[in-house]
Amino acid sequence: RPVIAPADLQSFTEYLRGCKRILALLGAGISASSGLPTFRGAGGLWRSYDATSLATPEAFEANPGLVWQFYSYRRHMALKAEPNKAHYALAELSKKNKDFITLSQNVDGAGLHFTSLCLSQRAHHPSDQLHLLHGSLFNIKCTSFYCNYSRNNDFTDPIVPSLAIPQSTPDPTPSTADRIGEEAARSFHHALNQGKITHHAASANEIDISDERNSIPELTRDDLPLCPKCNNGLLRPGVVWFGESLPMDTLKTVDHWIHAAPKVDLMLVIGTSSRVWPAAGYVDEARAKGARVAVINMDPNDIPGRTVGLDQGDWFFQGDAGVIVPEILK
Ligand code: BJW
Repeated sequence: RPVIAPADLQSFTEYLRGCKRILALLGAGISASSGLPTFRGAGGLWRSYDATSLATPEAFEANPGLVWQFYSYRRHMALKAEPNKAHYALAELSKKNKDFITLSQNVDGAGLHFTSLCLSQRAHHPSDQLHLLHGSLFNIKCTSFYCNYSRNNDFTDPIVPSLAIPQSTPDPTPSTADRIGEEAARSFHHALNQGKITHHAASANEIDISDERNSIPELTRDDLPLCPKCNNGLLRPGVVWFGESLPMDTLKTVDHWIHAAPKVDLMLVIGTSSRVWPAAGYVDEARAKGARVAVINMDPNDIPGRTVGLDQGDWFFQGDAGVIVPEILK
């Protein structure tokens, strides 16, 4: 259980009481205790692949079967996941304070105003105070340059039969193939075993397809979801990959919120490595508007902002967001 220094907790809660305009930035770490893997560090591996290397248009172009299996697994996990206490605590704060907005880099749900299906929304986070920066696993669009087909809220699991999670007994023999990142995988499982992260395991008869010892089927184009409109392009998840633009309307709304008043009082940076732009840049923008910053992270090296380390008046709460966030927002 993380230890929160009483003096830090007291100064934070006193300051929070007087805050009007609050901005939160969420990353994968907030959902770690809901059983969803992170991107970097412990847990940032899908089989032997670095998750970030699969999140690019180039990776999809080169091997759509591999990338679809990664996303099909992520859709499956997201559908099974439950919001944790951090999602609920942020939702509560949002309901009390209409000047509080949350920017989420997570893609675990649809995020449309008329649905309530990402983890934050399932915790009853008001949708108009939640902005999804990197899209959703459940939005689907055509990859053809000439086709504008997209559909929202596709919760079919699997999206096509060939992407079903295999149900037979996994081969227990460790692969001698690529061992990159084994150490990271080990430390993730160590954290799981220590109860630092709780993991919603797949059903007992499902193969854990995040386990690199289980072989990855080679899928052809014919096995993958095809656009029903143009019958030519492959479908892809509507997430924002590296090199792609974030949704312009979302960027404009956030920009407008930041500049709508002379001051931002507080920025909460929760469970993100703050390495990905433009999301990482919001901390400096909020600081420039006078915000004090509170970072909640397992790893003290993941402090955001261009200046190394925390500014005077910032807080760092180390530990599981699922424990710390409800504690400090109480
Ligand atoms: C816990 C915990 C627990 C664990 N409790 N904590 C400026 C400078 C340099 C580069 C760029 C720049 N501007 C743009 C770029 C390029 C690029 C970029 O940022 N590159 C950097 C990596 C160098 N950015 C882009 O390409 C962006 N696009 C863009 O800028 O487009 C411009 C453009 C304009 C107009 C036309 C065309 C283009 C797009 C970025 C998209 C990122 N996409 C991904 C994949 C989404 C789909 C998917 O989910 O598969 O988003 S990458 C991945 O990283 C994902 C995440 O949302 C994102 C952030 O990761 P996050 O959430 O921080 O996770 P982790 O794993 O990194 O960290 C987890 C943290 O939690 C760690 O700190 C742990 O310690 C902690 N933790 N357990 C608390 N229990």
